[in-house]
Amino acid sequence: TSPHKRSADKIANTLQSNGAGPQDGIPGKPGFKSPSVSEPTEPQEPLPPKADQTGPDTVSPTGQPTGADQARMAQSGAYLTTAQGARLYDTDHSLKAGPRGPVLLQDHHLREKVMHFDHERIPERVVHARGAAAHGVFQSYGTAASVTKAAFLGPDTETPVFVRFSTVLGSRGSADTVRDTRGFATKFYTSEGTFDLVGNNIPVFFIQDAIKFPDVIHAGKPHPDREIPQAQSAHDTFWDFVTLHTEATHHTMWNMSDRGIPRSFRMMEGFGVHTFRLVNADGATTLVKFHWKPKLGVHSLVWEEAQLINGIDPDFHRRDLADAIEAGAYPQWELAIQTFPDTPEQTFEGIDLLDPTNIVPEELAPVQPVGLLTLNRNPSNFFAETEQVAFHVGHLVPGIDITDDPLLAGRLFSYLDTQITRLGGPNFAQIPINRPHAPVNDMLRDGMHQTAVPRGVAPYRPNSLDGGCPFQAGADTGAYVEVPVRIPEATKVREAPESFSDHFSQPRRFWLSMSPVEREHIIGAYTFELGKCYEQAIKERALLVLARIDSELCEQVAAGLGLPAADPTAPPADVEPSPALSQVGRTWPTDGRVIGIVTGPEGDLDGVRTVREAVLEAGMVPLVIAPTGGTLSAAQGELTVQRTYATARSVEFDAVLVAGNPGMGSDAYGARDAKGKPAATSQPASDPRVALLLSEAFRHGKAIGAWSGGEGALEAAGVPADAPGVVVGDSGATVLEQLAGLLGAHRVWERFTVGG
Ligand code: HDD
Repeated sequence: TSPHKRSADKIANTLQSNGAGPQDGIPGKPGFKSPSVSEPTEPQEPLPPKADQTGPDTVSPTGQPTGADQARMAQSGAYLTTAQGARLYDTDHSLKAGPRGPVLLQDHHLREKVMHFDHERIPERVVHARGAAAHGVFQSYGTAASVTKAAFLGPDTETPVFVRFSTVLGSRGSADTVRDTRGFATKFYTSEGTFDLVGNNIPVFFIQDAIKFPDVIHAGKPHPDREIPQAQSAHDTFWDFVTLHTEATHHTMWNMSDRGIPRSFRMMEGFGVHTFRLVNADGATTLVKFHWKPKLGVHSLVWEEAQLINGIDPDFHRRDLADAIEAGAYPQWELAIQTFPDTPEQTFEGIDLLDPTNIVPEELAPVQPVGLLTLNRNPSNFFAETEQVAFHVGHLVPGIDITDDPLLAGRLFSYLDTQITRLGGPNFAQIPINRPHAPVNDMLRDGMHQTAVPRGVAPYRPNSLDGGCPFQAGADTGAYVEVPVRIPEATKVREAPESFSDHFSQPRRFWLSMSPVEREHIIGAYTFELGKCYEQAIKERALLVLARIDSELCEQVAAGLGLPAADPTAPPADVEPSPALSQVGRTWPTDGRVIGIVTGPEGDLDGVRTVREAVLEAGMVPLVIAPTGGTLSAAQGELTVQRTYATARSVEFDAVLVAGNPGMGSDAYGARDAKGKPAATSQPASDPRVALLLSEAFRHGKAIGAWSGGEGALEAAGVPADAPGVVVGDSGATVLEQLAGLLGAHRVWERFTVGG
């Protein structure tokens, strides 16, 4: 059995079990009234912690290891206690003067429990509030050693990491598949201190100067009067801002492209966005841009699918990441760098490297892999880890320095400052998930939530009372020494350089690099978002911006809005496309892809069994869909049903197969007679929910297959058997074989009507 098969099997099995266990309680104690539920009565030794419960290995500010003990604090002792360790005999009943009498103020357990509950929430992140994270390892290839002395990028080095993915605009409870930028923040717990790469899945940013960050976020967040819309950019204030600040045009175009609706966190690229400065052991410097390249390729949802998922499974991306890791299908990315000579101009091929609205096309500067990231462990506790993790672009290690990108400068302030509100004080570095793995010996003292017990009496330097400790390191003993960059003589101004004023040639390059179907999606996205705006002036201004990018784009969007196309105020820039920007036209691994197999008691159940095995063998996840839950009896044994017609919806699947005649799920969905009663004689050929499943899968460009009479269901759904990506065959095995080839391309792109 391949590891893929085992892992995919596990996903399939965990997905179907959602039963709840018996409720806790302590029989024999006063007030216990639930004899129908069997309870554990004898205190027992705790179970050994699960592999994922040990938390990161951390070192406290005083150098003492603490992580594992810390993580085992709850749910592991025999007796329930108060926060002070006193054992409790009842946690379900307030202390009362008689069973029907008033609750007594002296109930210290009630007060402690409710007091703590009242303060369980902390302020959500002002941006990137909605996120999901995982632990992993970063294995360096050593290929960056010539340009940086950073130890974690040296040869044969493995570094623990914690990665948090996020959306930008929505609140903590918002849906995952909204059209938005995604955060991709990585904490490397290196031997030289923590390095945070706080990036996004889009390589450019809306603004060129951090001073505008509050403004762009105010514009993107819900309107201040009604607080709507949630987690959307399709509203007036957002479009007002991005059309008035045309530096936002490039980022906005990426958002309107398929990159704005990723299929999975596992299938996104990541970017450090800014240009950083690397320094090697000899002190030589190189300018660099960081990239994360997903092993599974870059894939997206289609817009209708994304919208449906927000209702059907708002946790779609979070669930996908956790399920894949739980099943052992560990997501992987290569860290890669584009390098540029560190010249005084800080430009490359005419592209200003300090302008964060610019990319450097991969064709001009190759993206060179320097290591492999593998996410292999889910957090044990969402709050303790994913919520409390604090990233900061200023968490740097020797060998990696910053540049004068004015967007980066403001970030260097913001990420520290925001933690004081969010995490309640300046000691957030002591929270287990934030603790460096390198020994910490700072002279920071006291403050809210100080959990370390510093020793010594002289937290200042130099001192004679603590033996002069701590000592200062030098460059040769691992100190972080800033690159002594020369700052040219200048006059103090509030101005951007002239080179920051080209806002249109880079978005035009992106547009020209897209395949026809990707362009169609971009047109659709602009038409949708601007169509949601109320102000005519904003729509007209947006068309002026689009005219500067491309006349075809402007005309198509204008047609959708019912407005005249704008005339460009200047001719579109003369730029070469960058084919690397397109997501279409390549073949990728299909690990973890989800295949829905629709069947029923009358279906080809032995065929289903064979196909299931083959799907698992290929490292994909088969989910059997039948009219009702439970099991189906096939000649070769029982088949477990994982989804019913009531719980299955096309968005969960990358491909759908129909094994024989699936039959009706329920009379409620059949035809009715004049009195509204089920009309047994005139059943439709297929359950309408199966028809919906198939028609959606068809519309969203997914591979579809059928055999042994499953063609009837295709017909009932209006899916032509001879359409591209639809496979009808004699047996499940032959259908699956043809289908597997289609999945590597992610979608059946020919099925999208282009220019229609
Ligand atoms: Fe930011 C969070 C990425 C510009 C201010 N940002 C945050 C997160 C990511 C990014 C991924 C979530 C981190 C996590 O998971 O905890 N931000 C970016 C990128 C930017 C960027 C790629 C541009 C290249 N950010 C930016 C600017 C400012 C901020 C210009 C302020 C001037 N960002 C913040 C913040 C946040 C944050 C307010 C909110 C929560 C936090 O930091 O810890 O400080």
